[in-house]
Amino acid sequence: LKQKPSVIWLTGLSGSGKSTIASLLEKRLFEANHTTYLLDGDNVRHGLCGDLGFDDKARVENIRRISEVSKLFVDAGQIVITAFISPFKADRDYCRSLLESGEFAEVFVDTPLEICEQRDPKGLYKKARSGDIKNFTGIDSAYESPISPEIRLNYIDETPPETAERLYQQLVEKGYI
Ligand code: GGZ
Repeated sequence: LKQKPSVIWLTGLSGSGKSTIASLLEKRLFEANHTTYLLDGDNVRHGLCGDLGFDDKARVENIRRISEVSKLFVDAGQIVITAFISPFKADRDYCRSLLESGEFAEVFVDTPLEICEQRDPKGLYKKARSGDIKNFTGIDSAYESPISPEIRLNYIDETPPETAERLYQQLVEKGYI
């Protein structure tokens, strides 16, 4: 098996499209004969991070654990794709610091808040606006936008498969894949 292990770190608001793009990217990498591991809320927040909520301290710990696990998977030779809001720059930089340069690509899924809120697939923004959910990212909890991400995706008129293909091509061009 010949592949460069790496972490493809997607960051963005709830509803920005991270999970959808991440699973399409995983499929694309699989088609190109890569082996991958996708970390997202579904397989992390119920188990490894099942004890954590959404206040700032819990989010810091969530991302710390995900970073350490990502590093272990890179040691095991995998291409790791992560899809977490990861709102704080320092925590994203922590994961970067665990890896060699060229092993970490920060991908900003830069969908504006207004569009995420219009989509509101799980009705969470509505609940956050009405106060039923506290500490919701973009409403009453901070999101620190990446300043110079390796890749920025802000193609809101594209379909998710088109955006995932664009991401794949950019990762190849920049030498991550
Ligand atoms: C943000 C929340 C919250 C609060 C529950 N704030 O759109 P989703 O539902 O499926 O994805 C969101 C997910 C965020 O978890 P992460 O582990 O990615 O967050 S972080 O990186 O900040 O630790 C959302 C849901 O959990 N969710 N409450 N208060 N998102």
